Amino acid sequence: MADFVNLNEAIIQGSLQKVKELTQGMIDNKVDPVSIINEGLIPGMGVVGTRFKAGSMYVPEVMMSARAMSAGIELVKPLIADSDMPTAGTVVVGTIQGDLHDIGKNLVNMMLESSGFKVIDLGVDIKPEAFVKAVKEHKAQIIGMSALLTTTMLNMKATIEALKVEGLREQVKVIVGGAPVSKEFAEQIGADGYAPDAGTAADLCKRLLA
Ligand code: B1M
Repeated sequence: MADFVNLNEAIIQGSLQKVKELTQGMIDNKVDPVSIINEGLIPGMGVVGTRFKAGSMYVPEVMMSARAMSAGIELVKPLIADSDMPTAGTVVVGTIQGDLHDIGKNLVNMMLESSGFKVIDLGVDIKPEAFVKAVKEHKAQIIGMSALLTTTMLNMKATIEALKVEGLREQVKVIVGGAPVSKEFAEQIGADGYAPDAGTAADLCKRLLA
């Protein structure tokens, strides 16, 4: 019987070395690689997301856990055919045009990946046309936009308008977040959802695709 509980705990503790050792041990013992991800790695990160939302874990700890989890995934990945890699959906994420802040966005990416989403990270200062192009190219189900500046947050609306012009608005859900963004603002610009933090963003994406 694989020791998934210990692996969960190592993720929560952000212990990169322990995650690598436990994951490698399971691989050596021929544990099913998809189970290592679904039962060993993802649930640990789920606990991290819940604690982060509740304010009992902080940004540096979340980053350590995410890094430990990525190390585990990297060990398991070569053993899984691409088509068997668990994926909850594809999300294109970026910080909007005119805005260079990316710490929050990167946390959102980590939580999404930890929840099984394939994340296409476009980076910062992303023009509406670039979001549209990425949705087409990657057949994404969700766009996630992050904004930290009140001066440029309206570029989120510009992206939604660009999706409409391209006839893509019905095919893709749009979620928004970032310090100056609110649920009311999200509704005003016609987004499908708002998340105040990275853990909630992952939950929201799961709900939108359920
Ligand atoms: Co900037 N900056 N900054 N800055 N900066 C703020 C945002 C500011 C509030 C500081 C202040 O004046 N008090 C202010 C904005 C004021 C406003 O618009 N109302 C500001 C300013 C003015 C500026 C410059 C204009 C400064 C200047 O040059 N005069 C300039 C702008 C450059 C540009 O973007 N064009 C600038 C530059 C920078 C640095 C480059 C120095 C650096 C960014 C480094 C980087 O990101 N790589 C920086 C930083 C670090 C900050 C502060 C200090 C911290 C931001 C941060 O990373 N927070 C910030 C002040 C503050 O917040 N105390 C400030 C931590 C992060 C984890 O939180 O991003 O909110 P946050 O993400 C959260 C949630 O919001 C949510 O989840 C995350 C965690 O759970 N979330 C999402 C975020 N995105 C989401 C997307 C989602 C869902 C949830 O769905 C897709």
